[in-house]
Amino acid sequence: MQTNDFSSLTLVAIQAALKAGEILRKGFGSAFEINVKPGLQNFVTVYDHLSEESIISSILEVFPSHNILAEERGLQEISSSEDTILWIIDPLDGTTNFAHHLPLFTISIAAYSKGKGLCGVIFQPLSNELFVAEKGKGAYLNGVRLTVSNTQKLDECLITVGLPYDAESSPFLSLQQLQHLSQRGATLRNLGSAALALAYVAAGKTDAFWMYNLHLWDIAAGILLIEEAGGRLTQFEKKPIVSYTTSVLATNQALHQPLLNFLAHSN
Ligand code: 2AM
Ligand code: CA
Repeated sequence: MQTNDFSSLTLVAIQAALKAGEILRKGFGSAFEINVKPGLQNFVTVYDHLSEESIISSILEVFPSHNILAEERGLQEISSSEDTILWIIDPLDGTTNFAHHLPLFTISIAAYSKGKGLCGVIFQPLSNELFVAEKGKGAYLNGVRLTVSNTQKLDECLITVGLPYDAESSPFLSLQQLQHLSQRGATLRNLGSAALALAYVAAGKTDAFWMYNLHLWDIAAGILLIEEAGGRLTQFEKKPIVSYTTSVLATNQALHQPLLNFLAHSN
């Protein structure tokens, strides 16, 4: 895929992610203050804010009338027109890893219109993994086309999971599910960045990912990557969505129904 085959939206998302990646790369491992946001174990650093400001300026410089939903700043509605593009930004996904100097974190940027994803970019600055998806044009890792894995059986799977950071307030504790899945023979990992976990399913590096209580900015780009790489992503909880958070199961298609059945019966 040549970069000039992408739309200007995707190109701006890529440029914004690379620029913010430079900021996070420089900040990683340095001494910085860690602040607490409302909720349990909910951290933010100066680099979340610096990355977010950089991404928003990169976008608004080219598209000044677009709307923005970003994790730290919230919703910035510039236009009320129905078909305005909405950019959904997680400037540092995996803040807890970053705050602990663990090198697994990403930037996630997506553009949506009328609830449909147009493009999504996930960038891991330390490994230089740039995941790009554009609606109808496929998903790519550093320019190479992605397809999901071909794993068919649970006992052959590598699955990333989201360990609960809010088990006290969450109605389900997924540890029991982890135990059951592990007893079924699946190998489990927790990466600490939902966006990276989704990108890795799209890339066929892992076979599935599931997690409770994710925000839109954690998954907006990942949804498009999964779809464009031939995977499947759905909610899986029986409970209604609680204000902006949702549960997500992303798979290589083949494992979707078996894992949905498993999640429905393993609590
Ligand atoms: P974040 O780093 O941008 O907060 C694993 O922790 C995943 O859950 C990450 O993608 C993380 O995104 C997300 N997450 C959402 N809310 C969180 C919270 N309160 N504490 C820790 N992780 C959270
Ligand atoms: Ca996040």
